[in-house]
Amino acid sequence: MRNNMFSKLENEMQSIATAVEKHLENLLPKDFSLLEGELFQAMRYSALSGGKRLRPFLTIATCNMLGVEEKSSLQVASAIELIHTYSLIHDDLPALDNDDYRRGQASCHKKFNEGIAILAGDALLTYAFEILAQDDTSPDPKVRLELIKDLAVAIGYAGMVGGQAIDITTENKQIEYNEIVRLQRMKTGALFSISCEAAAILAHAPRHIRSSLRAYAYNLGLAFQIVDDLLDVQQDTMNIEHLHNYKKRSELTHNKATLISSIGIAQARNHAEMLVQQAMDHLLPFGQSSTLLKELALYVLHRQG
Ligand code: GRG
Repeated sequence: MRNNMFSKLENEMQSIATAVEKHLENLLPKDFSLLEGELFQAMRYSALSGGKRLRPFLTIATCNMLGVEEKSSLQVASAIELIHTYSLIHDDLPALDNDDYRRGQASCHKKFNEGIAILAGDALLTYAFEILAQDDTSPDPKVRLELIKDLAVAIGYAGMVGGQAIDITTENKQIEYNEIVRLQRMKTGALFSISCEAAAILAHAPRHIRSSLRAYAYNLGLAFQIVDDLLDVQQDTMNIEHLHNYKKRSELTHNKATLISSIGIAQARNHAEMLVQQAMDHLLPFGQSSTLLKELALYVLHRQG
């Protein structure tokens, strides 16, 4: 039933993931004979290691909805995926989550070493902005500048990095529900949001279009995070001992604040359902053209991994 329900979406996700993988393959440096070759290997190892490619999907599906040309959407989707990859590499480091596995393989610092992993993350982050600045991203320099600025805001102190800082400074502490929502919006929601809003920037869309997309993506991001936490609990209660070949799910063992620890499993599930409904409501102005984004919202709610 579930397979039938999402088969069209999953095909589309697969084809976008393949296109992004190919674009990243071309963009990432590969002259391993250079003295800095190990850095290139680490960048490619982490960026070309699969993953759901959800954020690129958001960018490309939204670009398609708004009629942005493929060359631009691939550039932006790839830049965003490089930023996501950097955040995963750094998050896995011993100083943060200390995870040995990521996407079914050794995490970057385990495969290489901590120094190379830090540098690979740094290089992917900076390269993402270089890609946005390239002519292929948009012929309009104002559009490129807006993309660079808004992405920087989304992932910096007021967004992803800020959210991560709240996460580590509140470890083992009780924080209020509203603060947890704020943390999740910054840590996960901001990158989801710019993944959609970037399409509006490329399309020169009016402000109200951008606002609807932002509201969709924030609701989706929060639902995504709740479902992620629910999956953690599921895995925890199943007490699976052989997680080694899978992404290590460690939020609970690190005693981090989640919406589940604040409102419980049943309410968290209800909350995720409500958020997904709200996300879909924000797509109403786009009518039929937003079918894939709507399906993605339902997919996020029902995903098993
Ligand atoms: C700036 C170091 C640093 C971290 C920023 C995004 C982030 C904060 C940390 C990554 C770790 C984490 C558990 C984040 C919560 C959001 C989340 C579930 C990320 C994993 O995203 P998926 O499931 O991963 O889309 P794939 O592997 O499919 O790309």
